[in-house]
Amino acid sequence: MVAATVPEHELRILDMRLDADLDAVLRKFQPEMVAVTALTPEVYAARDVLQRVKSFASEIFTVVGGHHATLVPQDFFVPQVDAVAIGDAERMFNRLVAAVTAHRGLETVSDVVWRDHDGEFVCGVRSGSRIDLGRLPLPRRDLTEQYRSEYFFLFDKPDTSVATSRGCPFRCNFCSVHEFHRGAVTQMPPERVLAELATIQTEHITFVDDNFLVNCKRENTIADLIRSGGLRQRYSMECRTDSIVRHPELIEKWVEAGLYAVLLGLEGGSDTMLRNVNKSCSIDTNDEAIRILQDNGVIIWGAFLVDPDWTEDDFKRLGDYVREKKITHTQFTILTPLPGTTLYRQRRDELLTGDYSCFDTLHAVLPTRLPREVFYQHFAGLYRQYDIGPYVDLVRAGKMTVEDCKRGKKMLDAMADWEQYVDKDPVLGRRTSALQMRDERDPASSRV
Ligand code: B12
Ligand code: SF4
Repeated sequence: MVAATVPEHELRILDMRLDADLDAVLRKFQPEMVAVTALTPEVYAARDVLQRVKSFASEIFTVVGGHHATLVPQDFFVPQVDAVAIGDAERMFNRLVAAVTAHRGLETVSDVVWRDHDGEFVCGVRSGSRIDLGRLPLPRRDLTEQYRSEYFFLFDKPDTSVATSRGCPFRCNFCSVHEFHRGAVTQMPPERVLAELATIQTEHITFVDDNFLVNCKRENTIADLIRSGGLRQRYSMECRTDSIVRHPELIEKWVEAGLYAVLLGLEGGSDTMLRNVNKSCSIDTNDEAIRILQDNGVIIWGAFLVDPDWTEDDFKRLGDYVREKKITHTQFTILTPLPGTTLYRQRRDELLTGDYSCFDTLHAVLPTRLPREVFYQHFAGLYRQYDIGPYVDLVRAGKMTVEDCKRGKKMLDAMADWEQYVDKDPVLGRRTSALQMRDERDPASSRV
């Protein structure tokens, strides 16, 4: 999407999760500018990449953007960074590129923090303009074509992700989405969504909107257009449970259009947990959404939060809930105060580390009530499978193949190995202490 904002330029995308040979691309492509994106656990990786870029050729202009850069730009006030992009690329990237290629100053480019001649970072104006998603150019998927066969969602590979909205009207305290978008929500009109879907080659598509079914009228029209347009793809999406409960008929319609799996933000097995994270939802609503999806044969990928403050009983309660509800696909993440969120503002004094690589939601950066090893044993234990019955049912229903089950089991077995979490734990870990030392030596890197 960032690339689509500068169609007049020649571009390359290097997905370093799949191809780490940065030097080869730099040598071959000889770029004038290098732009990177970074989530919070990727801050050091992003800085390292830009360090390598500057070592290759110091005149290359470097810019970093995305969630972490927007919420904590000062973490990128380091010598290898020339500018930090704030917010969505559509707001500023073409003007930034135009200024850099014309060797102009960046004073007139809004939504950018840049390094001036004295090496000081200067904050530009933050614009309030809304992005018209109806006029968005199509993402440059041609630039990631070589990686497509490796992109997946659940067991579907290759997969293409599609974002049809920005922002979220809710205010969960652990989430940075509403902070990033400063509370605003923007949606892509149905016709533009269809135009994009029609260009996609993979059989499987994932809508990565945080809550795809937030505006029933729009999503109704999209489903109608998919069917009348004769598109025959399979879809998965991310949803809140209350949207499903409000409009169960929409699920039926989407199943006819090709919906087969939903990443469901269940977050917890109790009302207390939902209240603690300000989810604005109840367990009754979650239960009803689970029922609606299961009645429609939709695979639920349940996303749950684990609180570092949990006791053994809390873990047991969640495990029982997952089994009772027959949720076959699960994602457990540890409640983490990501910088820029309400939770961070509330709990920053309790943080055990400033090492961002621990903020991957698989490590407890807050104190745990249980001894830490025991906490990770219970956390990992949530991934242990006791009953293969529900999977057999999915295979019988043609929703999964035996091969999918085998691959899934391998992944779950890996997640159920508790010792791997200890390795990078802020208190017990071996790897963290080395990183923290590196951070302490590097005066430019701010602590959380
Ligand atoms: C799909 C998704 C994933 C996928 C793919 C991630 C990826 N790197 O693309 C997977 C499953 C792998 C994943 C994993 C994780 N994710 Co995730 N994920 C998402 C989700 C739902 C959608 C991302 C997306 O495609 N958005 C659509 C595009 C349009 O938005 P975008 O990527 O932000 O890019 C726009 C702007 O940020 C900006 N921009 C971005 N980069 C750059 C760079 C430059 C130079 C410029 C100019 C602009 C720019 O311009 C873009 C628009 O044009 C978001 C929620 C969200 N709504 O964003 C969470 C989200 C990004 N994930 C999050 C988290 C925490 C994680 C995990 C750490 C843990 C977890 N719970 O899963 C892991 C970490 C992975 C890692 N690599 O370390 C957080 C990030 C918070 C943060 N402070 O970093 C988010 C925001 C969710 C949340 N509720 O807070 N995730
Ligand atoms: S967790 Fe989901 S529902 Fe809650 S604020 Fe974030 S995007 Fe919205």
